Amino acid sequence: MKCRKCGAAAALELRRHNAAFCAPDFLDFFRNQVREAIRRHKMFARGERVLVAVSGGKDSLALWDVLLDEGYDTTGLYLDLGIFDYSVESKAKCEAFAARRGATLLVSRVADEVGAPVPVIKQVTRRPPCSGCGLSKRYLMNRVALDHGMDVVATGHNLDDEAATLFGSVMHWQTEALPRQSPALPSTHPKLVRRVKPLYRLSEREAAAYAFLRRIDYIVEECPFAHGATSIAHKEILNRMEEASPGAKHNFLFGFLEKARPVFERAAGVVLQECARCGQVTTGTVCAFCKLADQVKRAAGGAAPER
Ligand code: Q46
Ligand code: ZN
Repeated sequence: MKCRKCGAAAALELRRHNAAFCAPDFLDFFRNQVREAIRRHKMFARGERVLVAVSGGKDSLALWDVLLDEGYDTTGLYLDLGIFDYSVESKAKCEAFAARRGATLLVSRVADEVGAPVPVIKQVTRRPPCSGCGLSKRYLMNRVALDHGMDVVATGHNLDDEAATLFGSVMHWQTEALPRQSPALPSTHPKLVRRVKPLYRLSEREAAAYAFLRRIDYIVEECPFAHGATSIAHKEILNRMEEASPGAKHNFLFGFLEKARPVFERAAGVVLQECARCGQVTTGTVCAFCKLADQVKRAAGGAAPER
């Protein structure tokens, strides 16, 4: 197998692109896909401040690596979820990466902000851990970005993540989630920071190859709560489809973005207002994060905190 660009021995075959690349040309391909995502969705411009949410995994660290090399003004954000050794190790990976690249890393602890770490939130709410965790992550990313004057939050979601989320939303016909399924979510309120996913054109395998070739030291283990999550089952189904028909995931996601999403977007008319307690955006009177923090405080026997 030969590299599509230079004809040298290929290091990686990309069946959905019907191509193979040597290591340097694969890195070029990867960076070009990120550039194309940023350009096509006007994700951010030079001079804007980008908060990169990093988990210590391959995707978010690969994203930060590309954006640093491209000369963007980036700051990392690690959200410490308090999930046993997984959080200890993933935080260490982010700190080591930031130190190696001379970049700034902010750390915010869910235990400080909600009143308890994710495993305790899971017990208190008696809901799947990813529910309280996801809610806290989205809330804290936005609040930290606002507090630090960031223009945009970038996350490491890749093609596989996005296709699996879309698959889950379609399986349950969560029509309110479909307009939000986008590589770039604009700010629709002064207190809502723009959110972008510059890796949405790249697969999980491609992000792993990039991280490997760039010698990025990332946490290989998944979050212990990821096992059994429905998103994993959806990924497995999509992987089987991809195996049988290379490009299936790409067609599923990109077809939705081009043809179906605009229809759902027109139909959605969500009005955002400020939470009466913390001032962050919500569709109700008190936001879901403040309600979660109340629930945790009540379970601990304390009074609900003033926010
Ligand atoms: S960290 Fe949190 Fe994920 Fe773990 S508890 Fe679920 S949402 S799986 S990306
Ligand atoms: Zn609130």
